[in-house]
Amino acid sequence: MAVIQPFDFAFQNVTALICPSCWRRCELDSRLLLMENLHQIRSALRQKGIAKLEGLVAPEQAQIAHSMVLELAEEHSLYSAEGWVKAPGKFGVPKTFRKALNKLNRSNEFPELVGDRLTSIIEELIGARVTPLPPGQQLLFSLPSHEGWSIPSDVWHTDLPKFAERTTPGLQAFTFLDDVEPQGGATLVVEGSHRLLSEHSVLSSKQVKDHLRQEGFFARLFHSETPAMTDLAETAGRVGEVELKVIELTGCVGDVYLMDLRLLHTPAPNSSNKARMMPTCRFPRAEVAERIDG
Ligand SMILES: O=C(O)CCC(=O)C(=O)O
Repeated sequence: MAVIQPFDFAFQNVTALICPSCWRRCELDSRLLLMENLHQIRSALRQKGIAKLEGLVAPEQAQIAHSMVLELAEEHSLYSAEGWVKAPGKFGVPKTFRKALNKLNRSNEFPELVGDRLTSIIEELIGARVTPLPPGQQLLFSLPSHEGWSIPSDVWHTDLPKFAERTTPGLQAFTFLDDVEPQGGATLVVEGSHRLLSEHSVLSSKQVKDHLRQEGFFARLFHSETPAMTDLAETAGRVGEVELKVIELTGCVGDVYLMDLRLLHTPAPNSSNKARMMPTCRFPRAEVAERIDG
């Protein structure tokens, strides 16, 4: 998976170009440096459908948001000085807490880490106008679980239908309120899967899966009766020319993943001892957003 490290350096040095406080473009120098990074990120997105941009978001805002979530979790008796309570099942989060968390995320006090702020960077990357999909920033949250970690077989999906054209329908951004280690509940994605089924016209997420399960790689991934896979390296395979692998969106506060909206993905168990909190936002191209809306 492409990790764009020079991006970190570049963005710290192009405050003239992308201002970290407002994330707007300013027409000064350093354009070449930025262009170099945009080229690297575009190439990763074209090949793999996913790029990790290390240290893009200032950590202070994530820390404020993290403290607000901890406070709420304390009120709901999910978090205390002893740590986090374990989830009842693989993905269980009490409904009342989920509702309160969504309300907190929508409140004016809660920092926006993805949402509108990434719009200009994403537009620059894909060369088209985008519309953040309602409700804008969402908070992906999972409690630690008693159950062991394995790659789920049943909840793989895409968030949008797959359209006929070969250009990207847009990108989804993910970031972190706290570091997420391997097997700590990070979203899993099939790197490369955005390049499949391009010969078809519109397909729903279910139809995408029905077509894909005819291929060995996906037959194994979606098959609930084979022993659950626990080693991501073992998933590496290909369909025709396209190399595929399941990867886990682990990372640190400040990192951002950008993912092609065609990439197949799934929630995953959290076998760590802390909650996983990943703000996310979907940015379809403006005309794709209109089509979904209509
Ligand atoms: O990591 C998760 O909780 C799942 C994310 C997901 O499925 C989505 O954003 O559509």
